[in-house]
Amino acid sequence: MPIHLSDEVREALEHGAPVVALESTIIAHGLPRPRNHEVAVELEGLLREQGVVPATVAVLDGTAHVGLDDKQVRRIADDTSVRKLGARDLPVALATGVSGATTVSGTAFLAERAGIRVFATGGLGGVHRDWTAVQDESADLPLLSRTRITVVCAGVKSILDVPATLQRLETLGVAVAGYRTTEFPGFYLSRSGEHVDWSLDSPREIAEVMRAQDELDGPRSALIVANPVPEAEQLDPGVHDRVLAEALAAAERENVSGQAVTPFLLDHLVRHTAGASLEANLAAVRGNVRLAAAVATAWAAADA
Ligand code: PSU
Ligand code: MN
Repeated sequence: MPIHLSDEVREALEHGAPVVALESTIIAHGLPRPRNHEVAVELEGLLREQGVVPATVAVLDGTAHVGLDDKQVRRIADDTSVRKLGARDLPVALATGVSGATTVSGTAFLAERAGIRVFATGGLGGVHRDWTAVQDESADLPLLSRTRITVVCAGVKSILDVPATLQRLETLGVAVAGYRTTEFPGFYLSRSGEHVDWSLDSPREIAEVMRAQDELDGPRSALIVANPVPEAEQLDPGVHDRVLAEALAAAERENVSGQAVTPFLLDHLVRHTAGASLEANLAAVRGNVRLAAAVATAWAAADA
């Protein structure tokens, strides 16, 4: 297999011990330096505290890695030449020997190939606003329609068109459940105002859904578990709406397109909310990592 597993991840998978995949794009392109490195280390620590092995995913010098050592995490956080890699970019990155951080699509693809079933992130990519004029839909969505992985997220990034993204997930056949809620979370915000059909109430229940997915043996689609950021830690909704409108206008003015759109908007929000969006983003990611750890533990127990 052209994927390098860290010793720790390989051993955990061999023994059926819980493992959670983490993406690296959020570190390299989604968070400001040098805080990004602290966060990467903190997230791995949160998993370890719960007895779960972290598997941060990235491509380094043309090798796909599932599970990074401290030096490799440091490189993803510090090296500004690290590229952003979706699943479609992986063969090119491997063949040309570049280094890159993996998005949700790149991470989910590699994690599934490595045998990892649970993945924690902040917010999924999705359908961008104004999609009737500019066709920009994240590769995260179609990839999750053909990858058997459980993604714990705080919904889709609120910079996106949330209802259109939920519609696309329906069309693509990707199951979406709220965690203890039937309202889809709004990434920086606890609520998006959109309804979801299913609410799952415990890690065990989520693991049972995962088992049923395998037993039914249908298309290899993902399960999205949408876990709201606690209300006390969300971004103030008024500030969110105002600054997001400014960010979207700035992106249009500066002709930002393609892969650059998401990092541009996230960075604009951090700078124009005096870091409050960053704190809400981090609170969401931490909650997702903790829940993913519990799901991976329930899944490992169910599998044993
Ligand atoms: N969630 C975050 N921060 C991020 C991302 C998600 O809290 O930076 C990244 C993920 O890697 C996701 C990517 O896959 O943004 C989507 O980018 P695009 O819209 O270009 O597909
Ligand atoms: Mn895009």
